[in-house]
Amino acid sequence: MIPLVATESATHAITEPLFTHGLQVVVGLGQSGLSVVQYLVNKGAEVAVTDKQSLPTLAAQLPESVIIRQFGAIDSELLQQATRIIISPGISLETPAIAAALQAGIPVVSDIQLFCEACTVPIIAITGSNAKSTVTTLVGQMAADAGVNVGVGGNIGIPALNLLADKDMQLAVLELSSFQLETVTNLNAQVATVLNMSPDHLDRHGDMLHYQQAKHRVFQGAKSVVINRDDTLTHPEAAHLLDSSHCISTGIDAPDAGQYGLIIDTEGQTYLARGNERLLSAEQLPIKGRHNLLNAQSALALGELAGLPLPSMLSTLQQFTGLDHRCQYMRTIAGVDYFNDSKGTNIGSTMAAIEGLGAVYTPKGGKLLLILGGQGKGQQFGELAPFINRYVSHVLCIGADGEQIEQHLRAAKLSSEVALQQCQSLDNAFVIIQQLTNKQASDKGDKTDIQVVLLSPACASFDQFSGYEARGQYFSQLVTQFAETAAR
Ligand code: UMA
Ligand code: ADP
Repeated sequence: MIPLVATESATHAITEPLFTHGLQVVVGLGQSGLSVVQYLVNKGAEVAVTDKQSLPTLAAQLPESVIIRQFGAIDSELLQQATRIIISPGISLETPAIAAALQAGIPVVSDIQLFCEACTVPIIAITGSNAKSTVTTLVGQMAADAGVNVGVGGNIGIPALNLLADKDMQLAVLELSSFQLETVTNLNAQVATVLNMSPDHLDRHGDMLHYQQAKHRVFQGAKSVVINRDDTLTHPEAAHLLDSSHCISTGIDAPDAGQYGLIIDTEGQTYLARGNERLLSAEQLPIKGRHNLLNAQSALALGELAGLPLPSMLSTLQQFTGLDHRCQYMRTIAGVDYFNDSKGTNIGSTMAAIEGLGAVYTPKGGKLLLILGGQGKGQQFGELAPFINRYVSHVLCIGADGEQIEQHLRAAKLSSEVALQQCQSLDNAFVIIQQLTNKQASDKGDKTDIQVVLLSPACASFDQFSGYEARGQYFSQLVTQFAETAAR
């Protein structure tokens, strides 16, 4: 088993002098900003904080020793006095005050940089456009089930620095976003992966190239890597590890020796495989869909490179039921299955949901009703058209960019057989769903039956909700109300 305690190769030097000399300015007082302030204050550093909000909610939790608190705008003058700036992931490097500081040569880093400088245990670093939380949770569970004292954090919602409070931690599993990675140098992970790449956050990164460049920083200094064989990208940061025992690949095809993939037998049964060894059949996994078989492979490969035992990891896989709001089955009403994929916040995840459910329902003659929309983040929604044409009979658009989504889909040759309606809100969408499914129940035998209602918006939710969870919960509430009405 690979060391799950500090080793020469896994150790990250603690750079105390940076903590104790000069002013450390924390920009943004959300969860990560607060964790940075607390961490630096405990190290005896001189810390100041600035946030665009006049009264950030977390200000009440600031240590008293933090006297410089500049709220209401990001304070450009304060930034110019900094020895180092620690920026929150939600804040763009192009924010004028930050850009000016960078121009003046002041280092700007994220909380993850502080974490990797201080962490003395191996790090499993997970990024990608989709599946980060699922794979991070799964790997964390695999480690815990194998008896390892594991800390799980990062973009998943627990600021990474908070993990350092556990002095007995043996392994850190981090979910990392492109925002967190863009200011990280030499993460030095024990194992790193970019699970997949599809357009997201282009409003912040500008284009795919810059988005990919941010993600690929996860490989800097990595001891080993997990690579998706379907990913056509080059991996310059990981080039020296490719084709070595420090690299394991995953994919939907049959794998070579030592790699993970899928084997389909002559009866059409699909197996998770390592080389030619069949590990588990797809039916043994509670998580469903081809994308989840890839996620399972990634978790196994990451675990293997961190030294977790295979039998224990396979046992965890058979227990793992997935996370809420990710293609989550809700209930069946009048023969129609309702799925909440509110975490489908980009076109890549929505493609996976349409294809995953479409592959199950189309052979039964069923079609999907898809609810799309919210904040579009600069994506090209036309890429969804071929998937919609194949599996979807109705599209209901909601949210701020609903009209734009319609324009993109129509320009990309949306089939005339697909009915598209603008609904603005989820409430309006349910009025239409009620009409359509009631009509369907009375016109029995319609060949293009809606068998699935799928909320997979391919968009952020912040135009109408506080986040994807609130959107998913509201959807779930509407489904429950509809079920109660239907039962009367
Ligand atoms: N702020 C400014 N100026 C700005 C923008 C924000 O001052 O221009 C301030 C806000 O007023 C607020 C603070 O910054 O007080 C918020 O900082 P933040 O947006 O970085 O949020 P945190 O609470 O620190 O949460 C962050 C991640 N948020 C984002 O990346 C947007 C959380 O990921 C992460 O869980 C948390 O750190 C712990 O690591 C959330 C997320 O949405 C879940 N991530 C994106 C995603 O998954 O797609 C990347
Ligand atoms: P992230 O943390 O990267 O957002 P999640 O695990 O929360 O990832 O899943 C986000 C969305 O991506 C969900 O809609 C989920 O169904 C979908 N998804 C999960 N795995 C994959 C995959 N391998 N490829 C594409 N989409 C996926």
